[in-house]
Amino acid sequence: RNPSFNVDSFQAQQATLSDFAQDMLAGMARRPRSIPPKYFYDEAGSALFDRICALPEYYPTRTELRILTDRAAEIANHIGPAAEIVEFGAGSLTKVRLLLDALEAPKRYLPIDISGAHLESAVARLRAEYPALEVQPVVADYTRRFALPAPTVESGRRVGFFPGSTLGNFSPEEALAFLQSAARMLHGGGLLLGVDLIKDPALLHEAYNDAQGVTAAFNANLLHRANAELGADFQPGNFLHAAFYNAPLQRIEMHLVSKRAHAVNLLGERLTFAEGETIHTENSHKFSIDGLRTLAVKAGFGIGPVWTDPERLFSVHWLPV
Ligand code: AVI
Repeated sequence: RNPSFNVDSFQAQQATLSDFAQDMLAGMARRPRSIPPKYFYDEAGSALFDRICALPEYYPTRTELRILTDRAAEIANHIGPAAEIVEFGAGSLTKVRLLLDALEAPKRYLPIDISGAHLESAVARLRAEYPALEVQPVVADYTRRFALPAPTVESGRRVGFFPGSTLGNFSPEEALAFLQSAARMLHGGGLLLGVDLIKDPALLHEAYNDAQGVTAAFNANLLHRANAELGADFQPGNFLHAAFYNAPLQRIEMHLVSKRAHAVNLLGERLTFAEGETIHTENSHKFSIDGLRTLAVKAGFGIGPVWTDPERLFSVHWLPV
């Protein structure tokens, strides 16, 4: 009998588990239970997120679009000539159009997104509208190490675009690590970064508890995804959507709260949920302008101008590097 046989075969089986499977198993074993928010974005989740962006209560998208529209010329002026734009978490490629229109002859656009099918269809539409632009989609999880396509003869200055306050979905440590690696990647150019600002908690509460329940459906999509991809037997009706502002930590927290004591099967594990037990599904940090700038400088960026709306709900920063 080879004593190492079982160990080897166990490892071989582990290696075949998807990232989602591994992170679900690890997250369900933690207390409190949690799962990184990037797993919201399968095709259904990305479509639900697009619906969130159009909700009357969800002010970040339209406010950032307003800032980008109103200040496009000024922003482009500060960015200067950019041959290549790299967008992190590109989604439906709506906001970048404003930038592409305002910048001086951008040559290449590299949209990075975790949701491959969603990205492909958005890229097809963009290519039709911008025939002179080289568009190279990169399907990758930018919270991990990833490689960008090599520079071409033409691709000169590289400028990053990270709108939507997605930086706020990282922990403070992850945000710093992300900005540090972005600073290395964008050296000689800079980053145009959109982040949501600290504000009246009542407004924040409404934005994450919309009347139509789209945010609740987005939250619950995680359970549907686990059922579809991992063969789990979550009953979404057993969980409530909870989203609230954690003032000391300056963040919205989203949770799925178990309505009753029950059990769920996941990849051979039996998960027991007590009544009121939660799965922490997302943090959405809110920033002050000074706080964001301090973080950016720590990561290696310089400080450029910041643009906000009249109510100071949202901010767009130019960070040269
Ligand atoms: C993508 N991200 C910046 C959104 C946010 O506001 O944190 C995700 C979201 N979660 C609930 N509503 C929207």
